[in-house]
Amino acid sequence: MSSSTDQRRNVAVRPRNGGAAAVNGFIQNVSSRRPSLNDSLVGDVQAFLIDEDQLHTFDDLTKVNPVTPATVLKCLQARYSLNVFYTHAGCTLVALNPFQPIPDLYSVDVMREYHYATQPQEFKPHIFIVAEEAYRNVRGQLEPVNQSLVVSGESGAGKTWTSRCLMKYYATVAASSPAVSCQDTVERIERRVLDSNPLMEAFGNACTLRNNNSSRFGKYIQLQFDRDQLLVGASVQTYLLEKTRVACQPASERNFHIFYQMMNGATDEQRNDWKMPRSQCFTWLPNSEKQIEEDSFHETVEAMVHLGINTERQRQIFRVLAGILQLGNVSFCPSTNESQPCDLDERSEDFSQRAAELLGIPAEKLRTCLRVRTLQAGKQSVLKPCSQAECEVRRDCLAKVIYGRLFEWLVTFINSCICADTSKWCNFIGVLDVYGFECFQINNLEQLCINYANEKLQQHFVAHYLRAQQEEYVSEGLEWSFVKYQDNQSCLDLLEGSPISVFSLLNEESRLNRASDSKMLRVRLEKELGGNGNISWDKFSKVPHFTVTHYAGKVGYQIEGMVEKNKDPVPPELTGLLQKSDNLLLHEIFSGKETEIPNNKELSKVTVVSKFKNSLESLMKLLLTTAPHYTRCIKPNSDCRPLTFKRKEVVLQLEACGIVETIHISAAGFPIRIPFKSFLQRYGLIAKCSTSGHLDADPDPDSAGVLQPEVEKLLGAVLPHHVSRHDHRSLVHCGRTKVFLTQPMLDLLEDHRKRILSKCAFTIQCSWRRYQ
Ligand code: AD9
Ligand code: MG
Repeated sequence: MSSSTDQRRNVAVRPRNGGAAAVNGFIQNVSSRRPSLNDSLVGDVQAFLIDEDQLHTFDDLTKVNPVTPATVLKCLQARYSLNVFYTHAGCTLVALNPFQPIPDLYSVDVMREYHYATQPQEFKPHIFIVAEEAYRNVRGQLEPVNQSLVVSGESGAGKTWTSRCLMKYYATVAASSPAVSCQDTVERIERRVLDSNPLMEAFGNACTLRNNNSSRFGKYIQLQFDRDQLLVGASVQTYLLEKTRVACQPASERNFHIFYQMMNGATDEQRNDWKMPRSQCFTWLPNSEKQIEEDSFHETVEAMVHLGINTERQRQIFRVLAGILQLGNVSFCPSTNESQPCDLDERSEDFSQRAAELLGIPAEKLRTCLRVRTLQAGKQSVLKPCSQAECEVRRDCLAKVIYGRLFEWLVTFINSCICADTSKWCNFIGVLDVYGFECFQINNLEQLCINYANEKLQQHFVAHYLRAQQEEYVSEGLEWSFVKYQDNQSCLDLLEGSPISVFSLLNEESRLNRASDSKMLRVRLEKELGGNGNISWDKFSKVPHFTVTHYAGKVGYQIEGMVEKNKDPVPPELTGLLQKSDNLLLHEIFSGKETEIPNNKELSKVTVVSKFKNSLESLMKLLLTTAPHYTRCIKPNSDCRPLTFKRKEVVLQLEACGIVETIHISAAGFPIRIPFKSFLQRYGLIAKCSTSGHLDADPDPDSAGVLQPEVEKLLGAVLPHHVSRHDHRSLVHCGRTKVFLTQPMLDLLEDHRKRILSKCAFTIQCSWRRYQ
């Protein structure tokens, strides 16, 4: 493990004040606090036995004994029934979704309690413990270590909610502007960072069958801190917006929230300007009768204002969006003569006229571009009328490319107003919120990408935590019996491996551009990947599909349309038209962008899956440079009903994310590792001041061999003498290059250190007085 990892596990102890008074009862009482040194020793000698009445008191699932899916489930259920939603599982925090607002659970006062606590870990499990730990660690003891908060879970489990809580926490406790009052602590940059959420959610979230506010894009937001650990800015990286939704909404689902917000929230004057009379219905706005909390137009506009999007820019944005809606109402009649373009149906003349006006392009040109393709034959261009189906595809492409680039523009704009100058910040805490695992009745390329992203994250967890922990124990000479865990590498190999994988075949078919691509893809998948245990086929199914066994379950993917979606073609005539738009925003976002169709060689590089794979790989590289903190959100029932716990559904999620293995490894392990040198630098004074220990060597030499005896001596001075050697081992272990510690042992060391320091301070004070 690298030295940066050593730093990651270091726990920077940074007392801010003497602790906080309990507010709203969120500080734990003594009987339910996390185990102390003595508890831990007792716990090791006499195993806890499950006492059903006491299940809810287990704040850390590593203390449940035996650890099985059944006992873990019982414990979580007992806590959930008492409105306790957070539980530690070793290095991971399990967050159960209450599906209803819980008064005061996330208030500013509670944030402060956790922030000012000397030992927040002793408080009730909460997302704020994770937040605070990352905040204290970001500065590190010796050098700054960037942190990542990885929030995972299936769709609707609470990832976005959790990410918002984390951002609010930092915007409050690390606010760079002075607090005005308890309710109004977030100002200026903090306000802007927070405002990026409703804005991005309005454009990137939609109501799906799983979640009324489902994120249709992934995001990694880096919160930037200066030397004083104040929040001075942020930057957002987004991943693969599901833009197909603009033109095609799955049954019973909706389009992106922003369209409904406009419909519901616009004034008559705005409707007039956007050519959206109340009487008009829009094909691309299904299920608009369903009113949800996220339909707040007012909140979106307010966020735009705070972020500095002026009224004229807002008008340009809304006119583009209204133009997209009008475009969705344009339909085509089948052509009777192949050499003639299809006609627009009667009312579509009107719709296309409005769409063209709103998009700032000539209506006649729009109609022509939608219905006639320009083929390049050498230097000559040939015009070819499109079939009805082709016209529809071109219309949808136009809407998707506009919406996709508008979203990109918005993210770039947000970054330009929240990102701090590089000279102003030195560390970051990244919050990762990607779309959760999805399995619908019909799944296509969108779900394949979403589930692939979740596989990547799971792999990061497995590789970083489960595998790395065990490998490190062995390399440091600790006695360790390996805990088996589910490695998802084989599924990732199936999806993205080389030379042959689902993605490589998909890219190949996209490049070959064959008329029967779906059929060919199916044949090739069966032939070339048939031997892989993670993929299967239902021979009797009428619809061509393949089933992938993901870490979180099996998902069947429809093959029809997958190659076309992967190509994501944009007819150059359409982008060329938009470059000349009178709408300044559209003109800006399309000018300078590539309008040529990529050639075949380039195509496999720019397909949807290759772009997505590349962006995820960069994300993984970035995550590996940071210290990760994992939060697993669990959806207690698929109907999103408040305070309803369905055991079967929960246990599947626990199994899928390997919670039981995580607990086993955490329970047996030492979560804190400190290299010898750092250890002696921080705690060396204990041995120096102790009667039973004295350091012979200066902690300067780098050789671990020289430092190890000093560390052993120091530990001997700290550990209670009545505790046996065997029990010492369960608290601390001296490896080959670092010390492995449990939390109670770290607390003990910190206690000693603090006592010595205050004694020194007292002595200095006395001598100072004597001089005065
Ligand atoms: V998706 O992958 O984007 O489809 P998420 O992000 O995991 O999904 P989200 O955070 O949107 O789910 O949570 C779903 C809903 O659960 C929210 O809209 C809230 O209504 C509800 N929720 C989630 N967490 C909490 C909570 N801690 N307290 C109260 C919550 N309600
Ligand atoms: Mg979400």
